[in-house]
Amino acid sequence: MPDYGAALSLPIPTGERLLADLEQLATFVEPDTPGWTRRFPSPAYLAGRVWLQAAMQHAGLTPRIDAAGNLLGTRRGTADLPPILIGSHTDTVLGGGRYDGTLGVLAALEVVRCFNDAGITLRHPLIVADFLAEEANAYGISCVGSRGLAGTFQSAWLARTLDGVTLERAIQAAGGDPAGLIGPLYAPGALAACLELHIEQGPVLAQAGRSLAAVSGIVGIQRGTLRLRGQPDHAGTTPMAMRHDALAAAAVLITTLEQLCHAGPQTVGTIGRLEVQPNQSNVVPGEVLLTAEIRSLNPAVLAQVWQQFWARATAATAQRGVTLELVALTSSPPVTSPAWLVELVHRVCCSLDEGALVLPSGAGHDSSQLAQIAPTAMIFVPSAGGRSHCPDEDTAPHHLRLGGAALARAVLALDEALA
Ligand code: HGY
Ligand code: MN
Ligand code: MN
Repeated sequence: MPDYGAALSLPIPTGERLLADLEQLATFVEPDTPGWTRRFPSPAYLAGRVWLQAAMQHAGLTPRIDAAGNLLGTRRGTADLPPILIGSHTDTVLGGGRYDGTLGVLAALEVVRCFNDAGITLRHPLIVADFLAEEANAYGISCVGSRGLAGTFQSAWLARTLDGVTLERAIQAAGGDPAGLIGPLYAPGALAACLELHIEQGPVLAQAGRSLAAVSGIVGIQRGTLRLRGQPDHAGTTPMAMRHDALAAAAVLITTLEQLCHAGPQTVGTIGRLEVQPNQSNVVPGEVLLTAEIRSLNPAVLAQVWQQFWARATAATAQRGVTLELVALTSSPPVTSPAWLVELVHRVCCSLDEGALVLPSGAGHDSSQLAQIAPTAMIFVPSAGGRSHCPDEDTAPHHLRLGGAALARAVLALDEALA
């Protein structure tokens, strides 16, 4: 087994450039939105990526945008080997925080600068990636870029429209070429390994008082958009027994999913998005479009809970004379990182925090897609109070810095370990 001597003694960077970059990227936000909102395909998001592309160039990387719209900056290696890829995403949810995704991208950039400063060359080429549109967006698709890269993107999704703009057009506006999305952009084996540094977004590290974790696996996510069609009627004159209230039926679906996931082992479920028609206080709701998602590390549980939810939703809507239709479904299977890679990452984490944990991710990540084509693992740093997907999301500077150091050491260890 390699001893990773050079990797494990790499100095911890001051973190000042990383903190400054995080602050700089946080200035690119959509106007009149809460927190640090930078969603695909907003102008603020695209402007942030223009800034990032310049920062990549400044760090000596050669940036390009691939067919899926991913911004990839390459550093050359000294041998003819497949690249190691490190990165994450710079889009946010509505009302998101400053670190979800951005830390993984900007720390990857800082790793390159630290290697440059220290005169470190790698045998493998190193790619810093900003994956396009990781968060579930108004098109109803998450991980647009990483799915495209890994070949799990469905071309039928390109026709989806938001405010008259198709997803195809939106990817083009981000510099991508959706016509090229036929099969993976890197065939299995064409990337040596992928690493993603991310905030944990949950409470485990903070509660344990630890600074780092190697991530053993990532939950699978089953996400569906459901259309409930009832009948819009006068809210004063329509007797209760004559109503076909689509929102009342949706309310049953919401509590049903909550009950199923409370009862089921290792499962969480959320209905976080509703569109109500006509959305008028004195009209019985005629139509609801809702998005439901279920997450679990266990694929059998995921399939079973979704099936139970669908059966109970069908019965509850039928009882109210409301029709139920599945409009769209995305399914990301749970991912288990290769044991050797988790061990390598854990060893690196322990060199910086001797009690570093190994834990699974309840959040979805680009790494779930990358794992389909390359050995992939993640590193977590704590989220204060376990909070994320909200403006209060916070990670102490000390932890951001250790996360960057862990990523750098893991890259060096991988460069040594991989043939
Ligand atoms: O939805 C998620 O888990 C993520 O943070 N993209
Ligand atoms: Mn997120
Ligand atoms: Mn994220």
